[in-house]
Amino acid sequence: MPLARSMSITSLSGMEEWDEEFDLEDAVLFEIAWEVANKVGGIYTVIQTKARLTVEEWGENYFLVGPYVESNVRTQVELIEPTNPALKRTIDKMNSSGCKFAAQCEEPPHILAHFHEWLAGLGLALCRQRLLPVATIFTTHATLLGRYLCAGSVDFYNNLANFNVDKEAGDRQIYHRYCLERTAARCAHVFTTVSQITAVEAEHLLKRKPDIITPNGLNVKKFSAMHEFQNLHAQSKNRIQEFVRGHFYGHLDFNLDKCLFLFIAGRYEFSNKGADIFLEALARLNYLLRVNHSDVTVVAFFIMPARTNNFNVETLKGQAVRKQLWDTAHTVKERFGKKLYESLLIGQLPDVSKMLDKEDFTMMKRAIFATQRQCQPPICTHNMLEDSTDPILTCIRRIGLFNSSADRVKVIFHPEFLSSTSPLLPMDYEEFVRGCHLGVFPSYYEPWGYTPAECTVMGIPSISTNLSGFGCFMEEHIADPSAYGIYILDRRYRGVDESCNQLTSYLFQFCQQSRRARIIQRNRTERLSDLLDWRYLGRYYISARHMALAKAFPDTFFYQPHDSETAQGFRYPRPASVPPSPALSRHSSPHHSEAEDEDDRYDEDEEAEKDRLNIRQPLALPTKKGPLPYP
Ligand code: G6P
Ligand code: 1S3
Repeated sequence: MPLARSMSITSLSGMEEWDEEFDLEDAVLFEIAWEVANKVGGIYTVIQTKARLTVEEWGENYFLVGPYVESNVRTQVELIEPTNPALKRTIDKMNSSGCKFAAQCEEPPHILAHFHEWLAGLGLALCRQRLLPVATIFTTHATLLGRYLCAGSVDFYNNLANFNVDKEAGDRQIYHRYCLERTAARCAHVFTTVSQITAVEAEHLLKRKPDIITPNGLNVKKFSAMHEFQNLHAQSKNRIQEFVRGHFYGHLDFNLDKCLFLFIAGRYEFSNKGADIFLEALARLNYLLRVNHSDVTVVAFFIMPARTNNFNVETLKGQAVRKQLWDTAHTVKERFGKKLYESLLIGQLPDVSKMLDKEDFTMMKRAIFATQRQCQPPICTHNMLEDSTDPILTCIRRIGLFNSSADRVKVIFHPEFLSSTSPLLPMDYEEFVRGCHLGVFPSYYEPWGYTPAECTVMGIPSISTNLSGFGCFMEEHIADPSAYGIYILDRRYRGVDESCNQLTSYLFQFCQQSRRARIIQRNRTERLSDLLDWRYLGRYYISARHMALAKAFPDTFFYQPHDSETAQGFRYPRPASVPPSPALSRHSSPHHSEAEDEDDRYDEDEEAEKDRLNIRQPLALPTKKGPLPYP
């Protein structure tokens, strides 16, 4: 086992690092969760993305434990023999005796077990009940009762202190699960959650205040060329445009170059994730764009998995028709090229009137004929099993967004997670996000919210809310979030209708931006990536682990809470290039020519550099070696 490990944690200035050396001799970390190598939702992302940093710290003494799902094991797990003899003996013993477990070491290591969510909580409760010498951490990523209460028609945040939790859990028939969660939270050495807002919720519903907040990070990809992520946006956008060409065949009466792609994605919890208010705001936006005679068209994607029995015929046909048109154009081009070549070979300029012959025209007419369509382009890409009761479809029927020609807002519901092998939209989620213009996540219940965080690190603006962990975190750390493309909707202090109006106005403003303004905004958004990198946020998990080891093994480990001033209280300032008054903005008007966009590229770089310097300087954390700035 390694004697000591050195950990590098980056400060937000990005210019220097904290070097922390601490003794992990004979310590072993187990992290247990239902979503280890088993994608259900955001916890999978937490564990998967955090693994690299945790391995840097714990090396071979880090073990992830999850459910054995054959298909996942085949695709996500590399089977190896454990090198640690104690572990090998334990696993052999477990295998031979039907999973009964015995500690097989003469000198047992210090075990730290980190359990995520109530599903793994039973293990924690048993460790404590059996007085096993194990330091325990419990992290909740949402409370069960909170999720259930919010999905109903309860004024959740104004009544947090008043719920009769046992009764509420009983009424919803989740009492057994609720008890498991509460027990795990109560008896862990260290209890953590992902955001301040969920900490308050946990204090009321689980009756324990979290010891530490462990916000979710991501592995941020750094490109050597500053504009690489902008190029990726353009490439991915082209692919989405191709899909849209097929989906709207026969109805392509809008300018794709003036088309903005918006999306919401995540677990299908209609009102918790804010799909309800998004649809309502889209209907209002549709009205605003129409009465203002806007030439912008919005295509809003809903990527939320529901029960289906595969793609529907009309949607597949759309892509087939598009492909056929492409093939026809390609064939005619080839034939045209051949005739041109032959004419040049004999030293003659071609007779343009003979370049396309009857056969070419027949081929093209046949292809155009195939694009005729009696129905509107479909809303949903799949055959839904519960079509008549599905909340998104029901809402669309009520608000009447049917993808008609007059609609400036079109809707596409893709009730399955994206995949690069799809015959319809062959893109993985990351590619898709990069190609969109705005992620819209107006959640009512969102302990953290990875979706807007993922948008941010890819330089795509997003809308979140002040009821989401992410939204509150960004509000706390950025002086003017919307200037950075981080729009935070007020769902805490406004009624639903007012929030919906605010969302509509964010969307309408976004639609009025010029291309150049969008490019600059994306540059600013991407500059926030450091804030969401595990290299920075990983420190909170490290703190939680130290705290748990010190509580369980006080003779061996010492936890020293650090003066928090260095880690908290910093804020990204307003970008220096944001003009103090709109009158001073040279190009903020939505009506300048697209040609200016490319001309302004160097200007843009200058502005970016100005902003970058402005951010970097005041935020440098101390460079001295020392303990981590524990929050
Ligand atoms: C990126 C590309 C530009 C392109 C732009 C389109 O910035 O580098 O070449 O013009 O995306 O932006 P839009 O917001 O219109 O998709
Ligand atoms: C939960 O997953 P969810 O989408 O059900 O955990 C995620 C990871 O911590 C978190 O981002 C999300 O807000 C929670 O809701």
